[in-house]
Formats: sequence, C-alpha cells, structure tokens
Amino acid sequence: KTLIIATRNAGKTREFRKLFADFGYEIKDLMDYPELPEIEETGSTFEENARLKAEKISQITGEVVIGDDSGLCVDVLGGLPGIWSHRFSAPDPTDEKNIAKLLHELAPTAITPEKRSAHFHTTLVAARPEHESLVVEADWHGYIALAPKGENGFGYDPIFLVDAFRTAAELSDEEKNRLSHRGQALQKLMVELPKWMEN
Ligand code: ITT
Ligand code: NA
Repeated sequence: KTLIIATRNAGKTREFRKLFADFGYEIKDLMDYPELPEIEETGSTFEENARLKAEKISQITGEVVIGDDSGLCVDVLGGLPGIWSHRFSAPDPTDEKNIAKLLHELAPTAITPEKRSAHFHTTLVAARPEHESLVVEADWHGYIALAPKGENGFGYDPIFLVDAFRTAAELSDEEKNRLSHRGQALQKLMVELPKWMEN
C-alpha cells in the first residue's frame, strides 16, 4: 500500500514516515516524483491549500494522496504568519529568516509568555480519483520563546515553547509526534482512512 504525501518539505515527510510505519503503508513524497509540477498555493485557507496539493497530485498520478497545509498562528499577530508561515520571509524564505522575522515582530510587545501565545495548525486532505476527499485538522497550543533553542524538528520548532522549559525542537521525534498538530491530525486520519478507502 503506497501513499503519496504531496509535499517537498523533508521535515513533514520524516514525521509522516514515522507515523505511518505502524500502519503498513509505504510513504512517498514529491521528491520521488521530480516530473510532477509545482502546485501553487493560491487558497486563502489551510483547507483550500491542502486540497489543492492533494487533489492535483491525485488527479495526475491516479494514486491516494495526502496534502498537508500547516502553519504557526500567533494570537497577538491576529493569527499570522498562518497560511503564510513558509513564505513569511519571502522572496527567499528560510526557516532561520522566518524565525528572525517573527521574533522581530514580537519584540516590541509581550515580555510575559501569556502575550506570546500561539498554536500550530495542520489540515490534512486525503484525495483519490473519483471520490470525495477526506479532511481532518488539529491544533497544538504553546508560546513563542524569546530566542531559538533545540536542534530537532523543522520550521518554527526552535521558538515554539511546549511547556515552561522546552521548545518543540527539544522533543524527540516520538514526543513531537505524540503531541503535535500533525501527529494529532494523523491519528484522526488513521481512524477514518480505512472506511474512506472502502467506499
Ligand atoms: P509543502 O507545501 O511542499 O508541503 P511547505 O513547507 O511549503 O511544504 P506549508 O505551505 O504547509 O508547507 O507551510 C508550512 C510551514 O509552517 C512550514 O514551512 C513551517 O515553517 C511551518 N510549520 C508547519 N508545521 C510545522 C511544525 O511541525 N514545526 C515547525 N514549523 C512548522
Ligand atoms: Na507550501
């Protein structure tokens, strides 16, 4: 059983591989299909963008495809960077520049952690040809740290405080998957996927 994750983000794929290992699916991502086109994320919501990625790639390949659109929503910034998380430091975004920009925007506000509350969000869309797509989502609440800390994970993990002491980048892969937005969404997906696959 093969599942394509419609992503070019190696950090996401790593988490999906671990999460699906127990369920007997072989995971591929878009790096395994260099001939496929870049999907432009023109949607205005996580769901629209996850749908675009999953349904386009499923149409082209005829396979079961999962799209993941995710991001970090900071309360005091009205939910930004949100769907712009990957592109926050455009035109040439990197994780480091995204983090630097976010910390800079938060600098004049909020010293107290409560004012730096935030959550990660993931919407997952599973798509296959000629079928209604399956949609699940989950959040992971925490706080934005004053400075980056930790080496694991990807994206904004080094500044996402999961408790008073640790950032998401200081968790093991297993711990992050147990707690995270992506891990929680995937648990929901695994519950619904078998029935959806039969219809
Ligand atoms: P694909 O579209 O190819 O899947 P992407 O990285 O562009 O890759 P998104 O458009 O969904 O994916 O943007 C998600 C961004 O949100 C990601 O690049 C990170 O900056 C951030 N993000 C999402 N999940 C995260 C996580 O678990 N830990 C840290 N940052 C995360
Ligand atoms: Na993207």
